[in-house]
Amino acid sequence: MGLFDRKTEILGKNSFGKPKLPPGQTATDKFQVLTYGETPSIPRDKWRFDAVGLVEQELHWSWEEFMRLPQKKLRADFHCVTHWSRFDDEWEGVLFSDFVKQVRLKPEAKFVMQHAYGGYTTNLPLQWMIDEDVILAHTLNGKSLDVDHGGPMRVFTPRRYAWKGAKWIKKVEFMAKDKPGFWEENGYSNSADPWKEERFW
Ligand SMILES: Nc1nc2c(c(=O)[nH]1)N[C@H]1C(S)=C(S)[C@@H](COP(=O)(O)O)O[C@H]1N2
Ligand SMILES: [Mo]
Repeated sequence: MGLFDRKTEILGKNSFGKPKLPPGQTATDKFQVLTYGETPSIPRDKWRFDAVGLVEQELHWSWEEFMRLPQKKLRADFHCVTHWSRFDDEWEGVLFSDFVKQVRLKPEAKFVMQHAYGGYTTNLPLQWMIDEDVILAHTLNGKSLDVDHGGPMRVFTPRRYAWKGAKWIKKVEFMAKDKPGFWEENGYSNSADPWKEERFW
């Protein structure tokens, strides 16, 4: 048995039944910061969040309004395409599946583009955005999310490589057709499944 298989056996399965350590990943306790470009600073009282695109009516939330949506906690692992994984953080915020119930989507809405303050974008099918653990998170391990890690609010997609979650989330756009986001346009995989090692196109 190789070292990787041995590690996989010891670590076991994650909350959705996949090997806790995906292939090609190394576990770390550090939490590296991976940001392309500037780190935008958005105080909570200036933060706005919008639902646009294929919706019956565009909606906008202030921080206070967003905090009135159902708040949930989940424990999940974080997999970065640059081969490191972090285990068992507790994330707190609004599940995308709860959030989307607030929005009246047009029937053609099948894809979601996340837009961040600063211009970063990333795309996923709506079907994957409503996985039970996709979260708009403002708290990590009991503390307000650090600005470097996307505070005041970021998206986190435990079943995909971490670039599929926009830090400093500003708006979500519902679309009929898929469109590549920032890294997807620059050669990263569209689907980003860590257990299939979908790193690049
Ligand atoms: N707005 C924004 N979101 C982003 C990024 C970015 O550069 N800007 N980088 C992505 C990438 S490539 C990764 S791996 C994770 C990194 O999150 P971290 O800096 O908290 O580790 O955020 C993702 N979300
Ligand atoms: Mo990344």
